[in-house]
Amino acid sequence: DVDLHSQLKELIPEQQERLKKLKSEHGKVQLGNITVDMVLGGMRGMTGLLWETSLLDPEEGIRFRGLSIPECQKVLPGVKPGGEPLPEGLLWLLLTGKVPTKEQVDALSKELRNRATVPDHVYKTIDALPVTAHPMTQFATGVMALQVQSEFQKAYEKGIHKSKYWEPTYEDSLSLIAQLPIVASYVYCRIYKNGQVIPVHDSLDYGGNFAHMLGFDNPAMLELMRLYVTIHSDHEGGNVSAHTGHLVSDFTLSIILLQGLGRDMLMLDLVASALSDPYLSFAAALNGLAGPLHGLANQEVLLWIKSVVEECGENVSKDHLKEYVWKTLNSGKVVPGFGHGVLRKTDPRYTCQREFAMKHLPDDPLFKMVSNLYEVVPPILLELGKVKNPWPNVDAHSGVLLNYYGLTEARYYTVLFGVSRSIGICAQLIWDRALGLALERPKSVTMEWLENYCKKA
Ligand code: AMX
Repeated sequence: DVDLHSQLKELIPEQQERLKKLKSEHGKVQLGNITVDMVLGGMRGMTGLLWETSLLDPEEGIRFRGLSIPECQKVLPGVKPGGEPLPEGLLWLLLTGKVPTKEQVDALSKELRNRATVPDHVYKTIDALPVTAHPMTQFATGVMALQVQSEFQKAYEKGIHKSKYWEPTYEDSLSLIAQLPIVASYVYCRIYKNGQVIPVHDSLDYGGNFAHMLGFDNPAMLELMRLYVTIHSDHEGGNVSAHTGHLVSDFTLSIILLQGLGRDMLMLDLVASALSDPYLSFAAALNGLAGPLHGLANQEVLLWIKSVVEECGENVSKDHLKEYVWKTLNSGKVVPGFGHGVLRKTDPRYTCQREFAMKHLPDDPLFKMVSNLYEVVPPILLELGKVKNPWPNVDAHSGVLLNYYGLTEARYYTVLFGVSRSIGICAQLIWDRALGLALERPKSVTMEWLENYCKKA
């Protein structure tokens, strides 16, 4: 069967049973102790979320439904055998836990193309912002404007039964994923190409089409985009963007975004605030992704590298690089692209981009600099004594690859990350609704409460 929706329909009852059994048989099993450090340390090390689509191992990195990145590159269909995986194949894998056939992926590519239309008001909403607004602000605003179309919201207003929530969530999710490259490329062309937009290609796959709409038709860039969208999609549930998307009930954020867009939209938004639809949830996720310690780090890395080039030239020596790293640290900044909240080894998302670079751009001077940083930065971060992971993350590498193919506008990079993240966040959101997962509401305490508790403990 090449239809994703019918596959899911079959799978959902099984998984509902599985969750029910887990709850009734093991609901009282303890998973660990919460310490004061964990409460003060942003809940690091605290297991507290269910996230089915992927799992992050601190040493080994991400696995999508049990498959590592090299395994995904091997088993997920590409445009040609041996090519980079197609992101729609990953979406299928995340949603069903099964590796799709090429026919299934082709059908999904086609379905996404069919859903790839964006109403005019979305462009007008983006156009209301100054062209100088950050690309992520323009992108998230476009997503909020898309929300007007939400099927989930319509169904909810009509009184849809709980057990059916996943269906309009699925509808919205697939449409949102399909629409994002259009909104994202509109933002790109508006800011950098005098508004010369390129329409959706009528036969290209998702990643290829996205590159095409950004104005890139070099086959290697299309392959890069497929790989890029695949590896940035999901990183289990606790990172800022995924967690925000999952939390899905913050409407104040949406109000801020909607200021000036009219009362009607604002009212619509408030109605759905208790069980936000995929558009609202994903817009919230994007706002988290736009932070410099999270998704914006890819922009920061390229800007940082360019500042090195400006000051020291392209062929900067390792000693010179070391000095520059120390200068950054001594001015109270982080070295972007290094470190991680969970990972304790080199990010496999970094490694696969490095392999791509060794294959396609081995002599690029900026790639050489990235390689040198791989040697220079970790010992310096270790010397600081407090950094838990001195190794590079996904963002340390993506910019130089994009830059090599002509996508040089670093401020735009997080938008690409955002398009990809929709795949992981929406896949989990569909399961959130199918499994009827509870709204999050962790308990918070004050310093006084902690002091009193510890005195008695
Ligand atoms: N440069 C300088 N200092 C760093 C550092 C880096 N790359 N990574 C960690 N540190 C510092 C922290 O700022 C913290 O200092 P403090 O105690 O003075 O506040 C200390 O080391 C301990 O931090 P940690 O426990 O190792 O990391 P964390 O879980 O608190 O933070 C992260 C993780 C990613 C925010 C951090 O490593 C960082 O700021 N890295 C640079 C930004 C970056 O690359 N972000 C992208 C991450 C991947 C992603 O989400 N896309």
